[in-house]
Formats: sequence, structure tokens, C-alpha cells
Amino acid sequence: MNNRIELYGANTGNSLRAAIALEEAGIAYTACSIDLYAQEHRGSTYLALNPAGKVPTLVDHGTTPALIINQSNAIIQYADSIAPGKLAPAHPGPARTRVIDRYFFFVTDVIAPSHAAFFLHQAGQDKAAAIIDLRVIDQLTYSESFLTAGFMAGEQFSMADISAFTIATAFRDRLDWKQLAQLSRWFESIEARPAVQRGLNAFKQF
Ligand SMILES: N[C@@H](CCC(=O)N[C@@H](CS)C(=O)NCC(=O)O)C(=O)O
Repeated sequence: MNNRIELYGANTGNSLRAAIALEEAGIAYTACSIDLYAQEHRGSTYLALNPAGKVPTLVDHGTTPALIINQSNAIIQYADSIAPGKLAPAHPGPARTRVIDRYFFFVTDVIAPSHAAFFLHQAGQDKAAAIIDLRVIDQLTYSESFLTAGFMAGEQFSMADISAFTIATAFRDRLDWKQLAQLSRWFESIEARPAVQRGLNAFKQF
């Protein structure tokens, strides 16, 4: 093991969100790729870390016993707690609260419904899925109004940009970018960040 922290994941939005958060927070970690196609996430070794058989999972060997986190958004919160100020203003107050507010907008009003639509597609319920996908696109379009100061929650990059970026990436072919000048500028600037690029490439091999 090279680092105290290991991040198990695959090339999926949830895993990439966690990897980008660790990269942006400047937290050293070892990326451990899980081959979903080979069902590695359903094998006993991985199930011992994440009984739900989902990615990502973070293991911090710096605690006794090792700390295991199974939710991508809890991993982001953990990264914020051990690298204060990198993913949100460190001190409680209006600026930090705005970051949390926008972060939860993307997590609960955009990412969660898009997961529901994914499962409806898988179940052959394409009409129902399309209705939810349209709602996701509406919400992403609405987020253009957040970009008055450059980032999703003000003048500084934050966890709100991470949650927004991974879901905007998933819908990038379906957004009307020509009508979304601010969102377009924001997306390009987030995508160009070196830490975001490293996060996007964390699990490239599968
Ligand atoms: N709420 C969890 C969701 C995790 C999740 O659904 N991961 C998907 C990939 S995006 C997965 O592992 N799918 C494999 C499977 O269900 O077989 C999180 O945010 O971490």
C-alpha cells in the first residue's frame, strides 16, 4: 500500500466525484480500480469492504480499526473534514452554508433523480425515464443562475462544483450549451483543472 487512504472505484460518476474531491483537497490516496464488467464488486474481497457491492469505497488505514466509507458524498464530506478550506470555506457562516446548499441541490435534485431514471431505463420503462431525465436537464439548466460569481457557490471552487460537474458531464450531449453561456464557460473551466483531470483519470483502465 502506497498511501494511508485507498479509494476503490470504477469509471462511474459516483467514483469520479470521490476521486476529484480527494485530488482537489490535495489528499494522497491510492486508486484501486474495480472491474465492474468482471463483477469484481460482487466478489467476497470487495463485499467485505462494501456489502452493498457498489463503488466507490474509501478505506483510511490511518485509524484503528480502518475507517471504511461507502457513499461517494460521505467521502467528499470526509475529504472536506481532513483538508479544511479546500472544498468549502473552513469556518461556519454564510459562505460555507451556501456551498452546502448548492452541493445538496446537485446531490438530491439532480444526481439522485438521474440514478432513478437510469434504473427505469434498465427496467425498460423508457417513457418514465425520459420524464425524469427532462427534469434533470431542467435543473442543470436552472443552475446557470448560480454562476454569478464564477463558481456554483460563489467566487471559489467548492464541492458544489464537483457534484455539478460529474452530473453535467453525464448530460453533456443533452444540454443546450448555446443557450447556456455561463454554464458552458464554467464547465470548460472546471474540466481544465489539473486536479479534476487527475480525478477523471483515476480509474481509466476498465
Ligand atoms: N449512493 C451511492 C451509489 C453507488 C452506486 O450506485 N454505484 C454504482 C456505480 S455509479 C455501482 O456500484 N453499480 C454497480 C452495481 O450496482 O452493480 C454513492 O453515491 O456512492
